[in-house]
Amino acid sequence: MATLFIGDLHLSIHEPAITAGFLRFIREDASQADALYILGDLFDAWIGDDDPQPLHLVVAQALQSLHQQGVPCYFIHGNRDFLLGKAFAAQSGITLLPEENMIELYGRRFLVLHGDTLCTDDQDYQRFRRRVHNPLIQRLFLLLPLRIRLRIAANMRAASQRANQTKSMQIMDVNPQQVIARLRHYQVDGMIHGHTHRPEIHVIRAEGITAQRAVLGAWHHQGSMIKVTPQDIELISFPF
Ligand code: LP5
Ligand code: MN
Repeated sequence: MATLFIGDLHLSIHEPAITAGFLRFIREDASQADALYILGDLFDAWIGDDDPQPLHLVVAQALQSLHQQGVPCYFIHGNRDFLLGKAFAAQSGITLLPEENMIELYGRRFLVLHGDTLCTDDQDYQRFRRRVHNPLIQRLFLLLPLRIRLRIAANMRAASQRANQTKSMQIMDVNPQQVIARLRHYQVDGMIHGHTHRPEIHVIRAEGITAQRAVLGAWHHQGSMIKVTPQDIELISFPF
């Protein structure tokens, strides 16, 4: 009995080794699990379900085969693929979840989320996030021709990389008060998230709360997953 969590793979045609590692992970690891949760940033950038990239079809087919084997797969949007929509979900047999979810696994309660909403010290990012999550702005963006959307996404990625060079490590990490507020709100035993690319299982003891915060690693040179079993919560890295 095990439930698996992954995120921050940033799949793209430029990183075929990561895609190969993901396909192997789905075939060999996820197929044995009770369920798979993808906690966002599966893709490097998502500009609409109508993008005819062959990579998307390969990923959809792998997820669909997991679905056919009876393993449910849940998806929470990241800050790179928040536009992934119902058409791709239907094609791949995944269930789209809201940005914060309380789930119960083997008698323990966990909050699962991408993790960007915990980074409240990064006010520039939070302002950017509010804008691109505006449904009207999203609808207008999706009406643009694909090549214009591609260009905007590339500009955003470049602007983001520039901005990140000037931000401190602390600003780009989770805000401890925000973590405690979300743990308290959901009354959970732990939270599982990604986004910060700082894999670790933290133990939080504060203000009458004892909880774990499990953080996924990004898939750069190796894979990363969190495995929850009835006994344990483990952070595992593995070669592609
Ligand atoms: O992604 P990462 O890890 O590099 O950095 C994130 C934050 N950055 C982002 C931006 C994304 O990388 C861009 C993704 C594009 C997705 C597809 C396009 C869909 C468009 C839909 C429009 C409706 O999320 C970064 C955080 C970092 O995590 C750590 O938490 O710091 O935040 C920023 O860099 C935001 C900047 O501080 C401010 C905004 C810069 C973007 C300006 C936009 C320019 C647009 C040009 C358009 C012509
Ligand atoms: Mn992210």
